[in-house]
Amino acid sequence: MKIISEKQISDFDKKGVVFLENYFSQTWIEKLKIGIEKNILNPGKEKRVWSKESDGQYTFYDSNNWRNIQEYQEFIEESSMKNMAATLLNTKKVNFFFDAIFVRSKGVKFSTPWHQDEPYWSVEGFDTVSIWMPLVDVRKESALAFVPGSHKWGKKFKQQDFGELNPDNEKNVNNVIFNSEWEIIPDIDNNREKYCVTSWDMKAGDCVAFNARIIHGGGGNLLPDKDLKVFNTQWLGDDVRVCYKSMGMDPDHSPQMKQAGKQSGDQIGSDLYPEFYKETNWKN
Ligand SMILES: O=C(O)CCC(=O)C(=O)O
Repeated sequence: MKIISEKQISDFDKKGVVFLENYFSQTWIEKLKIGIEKNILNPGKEKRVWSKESDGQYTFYDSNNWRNIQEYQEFIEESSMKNMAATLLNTKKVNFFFDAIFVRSKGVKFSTPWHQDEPYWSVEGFDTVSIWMPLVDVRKESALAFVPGSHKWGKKFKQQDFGELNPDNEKNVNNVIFNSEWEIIPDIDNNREKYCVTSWDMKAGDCVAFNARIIHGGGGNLLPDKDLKVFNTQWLGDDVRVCYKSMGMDPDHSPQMKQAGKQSGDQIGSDLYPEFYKETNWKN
């Protein structure tokens, strides 16, 4: 059994990100790969191609499909990821928020713009953890990268509207138009040392866990013979509340939240977002 150490819990709190090596078995990896194949063939309504490159390479994104894809549902309900989330958040229980996939075909150069996640979501709170899990090995130049400590900067940044990453001109995509009075996000790419930009060489079975307020992005830049398939899950802890944002939301969960009678400021509750209690003796 592999547990999470006090040092990892403290790093997650202080830096907003922690690398977790070799936590998930090949059986889960293979299962999730099957899930991703099903997801690509039968995408959900959040699906979008974020980039298309000259030789037909693409970056594919989708989210919130766990109720339709059995492999995802089994992983969320049965794997130790829920315990990992509760342990890092230092809480007895967590709500599962949603899954996301990021699939890059071989040789994709597209880099995800630097951003924080929480400003886009239909909730607000500090106690969040997203767990980014590549299903293939990825070198650190191509893995998701982070600005350690930025989850505690307490700043509001004007960020990328991901709805604009839409080369297929899909209709009815979510747009988030950040207030122009908010600060411009720093130029991380040209000041990587100053911002201590961090990423890891990762193998299938490793993951990085991060707070939804940390600035992250980059990645892509794949070698010509390498693709990248990532399964990501988002978990909510004690202080997170429903929050409808006038600038738009992505993914926008407000329709289902409103239908369930939720208002801004309400507890997350377990009717839409299942609650999992931490098991004390957990295995990967
Ligand atoms: O994998 C990527 O390129 C983007 C991941 C990301 O931004 C996220 O998981 O929040």
